[in-house]
Amino acid sequence: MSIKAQAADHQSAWRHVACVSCCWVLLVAGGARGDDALAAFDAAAKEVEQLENLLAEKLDAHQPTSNTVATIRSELGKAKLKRADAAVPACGVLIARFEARQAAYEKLAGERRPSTPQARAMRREISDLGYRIRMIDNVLAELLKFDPNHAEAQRLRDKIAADHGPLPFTNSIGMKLVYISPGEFLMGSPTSEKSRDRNETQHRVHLSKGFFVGVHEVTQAQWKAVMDNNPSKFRGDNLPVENVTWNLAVEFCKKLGQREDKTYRLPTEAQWEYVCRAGTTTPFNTGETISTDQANYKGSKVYGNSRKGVDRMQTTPVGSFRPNAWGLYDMHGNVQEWCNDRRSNYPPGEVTNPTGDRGTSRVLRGGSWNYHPEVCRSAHRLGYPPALQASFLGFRVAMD
Ligand SMILES: [Ca+2]
Repeated sequence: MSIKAQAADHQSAWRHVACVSCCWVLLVAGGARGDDALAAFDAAAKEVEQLENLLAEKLDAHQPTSNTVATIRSELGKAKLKRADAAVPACGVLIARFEARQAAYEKLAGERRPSTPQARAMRREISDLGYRIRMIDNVLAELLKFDPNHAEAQRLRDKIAADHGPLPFTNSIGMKLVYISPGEFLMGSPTSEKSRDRNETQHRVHLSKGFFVGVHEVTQAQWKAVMDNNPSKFRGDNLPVENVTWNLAVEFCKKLGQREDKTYRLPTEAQWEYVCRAGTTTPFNTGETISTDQANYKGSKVYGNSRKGVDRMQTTPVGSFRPNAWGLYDMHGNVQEWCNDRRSNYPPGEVTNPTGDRGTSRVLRGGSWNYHPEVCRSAHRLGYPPALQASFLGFRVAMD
């Protein structure tokens, strides 16, 4: 039976969940029954993950029509329903705990940002709860696809959007990350775009999974907290780290991930352009052109109908200019940003979750303090050897 058909079967059950969950959430938020609700959700989520992995294994082995695959798909459908049923009470518990911990922290900290072990532990706990709430938001979205009338799921999603949606959360080294929902966009530039390169062939890209991305380029303070050194030419804790090779940037992500038990990595090239554009289709996320009031690039050069500006000759503190529509800073200029992909020609036609796995150089995006504005365009692509170090090469992180 398809998931849709199963959903129809379960709609009445969900309506029942919708009626009772509001009261139940209030009862279970604090204590042992809250733990039960979270455990039920975690168990269901784990089952879904295991079945998805198993299915991917079978599909990789080219057995898409075998009976085993059909059975796994059916089990996966049931597991997803179980997870969706468990999501509403679990989400209520998480939100209540998040708010309680937040209130306790505010009472402890006031206007300050204390560095005591207790305060740090509380910040980490709040950050983890925020992360889990965002993750569960995806499951609620899935539930609503099956049952658009699920009032409690909708209420929780609205609340998450209001309380957590546009706000970044802060990780263990003070780095802010924001959740990016799955979506699709036109990658590359139209043939009419000024100064475009032929390798920017426009094509539609689907990103089927949400991810987190760093709001800023990685700073020197953050780099030092993880790597215990500072390779940068221009020194300052809040300046972006530069002089980092692709290899070192990958190592930073790995170490940060081990520290937090999460998966940090470089963004894929498609993810980078998606978040740089933030819904725009113009050469820059600022419009048809860009000025040195909006980004740090070689200001003696001009793109389109802009004017000459400041040539700052070095990096600027991260977040010195206005962010793009999704709250991300310095997507144009400051330091060029390593992406995970090898630079290869774009595949013909529409693609889903591309990963650029051919070629020897690694992709760099966004231009930098010493580059002309056309290199800062959303679609512009550079590729450098992964061992190259330079004072205009940095990165931002992504997290799954
Ligand atoms: Ca940048």
